[in-house]
Amino acid sequence: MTLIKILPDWFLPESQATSESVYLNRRRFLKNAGLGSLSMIGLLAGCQTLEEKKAIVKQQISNERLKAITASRNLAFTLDRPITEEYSAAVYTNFYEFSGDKDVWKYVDKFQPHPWTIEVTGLVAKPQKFAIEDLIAKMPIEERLYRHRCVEAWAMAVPWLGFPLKRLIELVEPKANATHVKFTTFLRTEQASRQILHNQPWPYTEGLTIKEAMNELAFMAVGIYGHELPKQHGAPIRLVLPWKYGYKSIKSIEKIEFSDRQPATFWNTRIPEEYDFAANVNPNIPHPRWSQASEKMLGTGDRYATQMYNGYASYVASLY
Ligand SMILES: Nc1nc2c(c(=O)[nH]1)N[C@H]1C(S)=C(S)[C@@H](COP(=O)(O)O)O[C@H]1N2
Ligand SMILES: [Mo]
Repeated sequence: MTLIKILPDWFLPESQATSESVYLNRRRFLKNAGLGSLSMIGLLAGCQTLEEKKAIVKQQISNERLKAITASRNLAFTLDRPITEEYSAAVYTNFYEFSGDKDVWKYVDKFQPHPWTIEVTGLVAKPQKFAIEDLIAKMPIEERLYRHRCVEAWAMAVPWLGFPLKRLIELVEPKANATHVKFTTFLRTEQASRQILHNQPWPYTEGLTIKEAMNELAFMAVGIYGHELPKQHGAPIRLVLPWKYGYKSIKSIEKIEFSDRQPATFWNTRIPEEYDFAANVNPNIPHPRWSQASEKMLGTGDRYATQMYNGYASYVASLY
């Protein structure tokens, strides 16, 4: 049937997805949950039922765990579809430092996103290191509703909290010869077990041209759905580039570097013929292994036609 042909092999209903290694039985789960001990999440990775999984993920995204962030919504950014349910976004995502199977929530327990420092360096007049809370205090925090389109053809529509990347760039004053910006995620093999896979170019890196980085849409997110980012979404700070495939929106950033050449990036280094540096959403250029003509929303499974630049052409088409 055509549906099967156009979908990549990972695109299975959740019920058929990767079988989980079960090493903690249900009774122990219930005991731990009863004690309110969800710091056991790492150990609970083998949970068996949908209710157990929901309980864990809902704890991870709850207001007791994550500090509320209040900011007004920037009404320039509107959606053409409903906001994705918070649970659906938190339970299915890519963060290859922790999992290659979307079930990142199971493996993030050891990751420590606090305290956190982000360094901005390279070809800039004022290189700086910021403690994350100082950076947040300096920046104009706002809420934006953006659509997100993974290269794998799943999509979501979520409320991010953060600030335009260009505000941070203005603070460090790039030199005239700076043409590109490189972003780097942490390297902590003891907290992110998949970073020991040595056939992969860890730490995860991404890059933009300065013009792209200065575009109004380029957003540094420090929160989602009204609070701090949960670990699986890239706590405590990540990039959001809604006109590009999701792999450009690098999570848990430790370093931003200005340079005079295009940086090497994680996916472009691994598989250049499938993941190009620009990665602009384009329904007319199929991925070598699947069509990019449509996308499927997390949670509802609704399908929409993919739009050029993911629907953000009025902001970015002039860049290309
Ligand atoms: N450090 C890091 N950042 C990353 C990834 C990753 O594996 N590691 N995956 C990317 C991909 S492929 C997607 S689709 C988005 C998913 O982000 P989400 O949590 O907002 O769904 O994160 C991107 N950022
Ligand atoms: Mo992605």
